[in-house]
Amino acid sequence: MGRMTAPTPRRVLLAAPRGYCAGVDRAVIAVEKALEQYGSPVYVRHEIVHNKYVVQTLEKKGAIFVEETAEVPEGSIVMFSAHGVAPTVHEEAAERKLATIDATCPLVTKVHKEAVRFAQDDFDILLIGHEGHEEVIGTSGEAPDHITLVDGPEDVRNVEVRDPSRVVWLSQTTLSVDETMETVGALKEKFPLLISPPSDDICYATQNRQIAVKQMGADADLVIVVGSKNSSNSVRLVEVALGAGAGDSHLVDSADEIEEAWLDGVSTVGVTSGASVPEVLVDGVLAWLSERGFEDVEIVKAAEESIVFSLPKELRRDLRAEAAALSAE
Ligand code: 0CH
Ligand code: SF4
Repeated sequence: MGRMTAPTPRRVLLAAPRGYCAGVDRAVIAVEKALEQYGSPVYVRHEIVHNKYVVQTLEKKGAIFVEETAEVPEGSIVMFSAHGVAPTVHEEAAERKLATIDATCPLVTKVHKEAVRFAQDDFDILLIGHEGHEEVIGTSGEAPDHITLVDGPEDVRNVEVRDPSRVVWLSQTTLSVDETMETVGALKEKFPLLISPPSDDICYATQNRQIAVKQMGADADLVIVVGSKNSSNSVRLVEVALGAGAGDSHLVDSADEIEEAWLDGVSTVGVTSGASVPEVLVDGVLAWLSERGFEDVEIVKAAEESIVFSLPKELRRDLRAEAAALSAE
């Protein structure tokens, strides 16, 4: 017989906002609508969003994911992912006579436009972001001769510019706000005349999810972040949780990846999810916790989100044409 111990109070803190942002919602609906409109297959260059479950679900509906447009048969339909693409990708697609649907998030496009404008004005652009990440590859492609990647504060020492009086920083949309400010601080020490982007490049969704997890961090013995390993914004939520004082934090694709041992001695569990994560996966985590006595769920609300983006224009055009044809019948 084990020693009798008083039951530990068990509760869940559930972050709000969490999960889908407007850009992801739009991109996922765009693939679904394209499949309905044109039939299978619809090719998608790169994971439409960095989430395993989303990709698998769309594959079952007839989407085919590829890494490069060169893999798409000539004359087919290809959609570009929410992370954006370099102009050369549009050119390759045109050469292969592909019909393209661009699901790049409008907030990523905004950063592309900033890059083009500062390059036209002959600035050196210091793009803060993670090397090899799809979004950074796309943004850098807008002005390869003017952009230098800065991958975190440690990388600042390697940065060189042509003219320190004409330098601007831009960033990936899904970075840690705090780490980015640290990088900017180090860059400003090195280049005091460095100018900032005209508006925040780290998007509202990334910022709000980090603020919410920060609010719960200090009260949580464990924070479970739902998201895929290649999802930059989801990985950042684990770092932010730990930075805010959470006892422990893990990234899981779904409830099956949670380990029982993580609950040892734990009384408060924080739960959140990245911008590419469907709510059904969070429901699974909450059900898993509830089966283990974590039934009491308290919402930690950091912000209200109401932004919605309209579907990619190519798709809207074809959906409108179809609606017009149907009404003329
Ligand atoms: O966080 P990252 O950029 O890795 O991408 P995700 O997980 O697909 O989330 C959506 C963001 C897409 C572009 O900003
Ligand atoms: Fe757009 Fe931000 Fe969502 Fe990326 S995380 S798709 S930039 S809203």
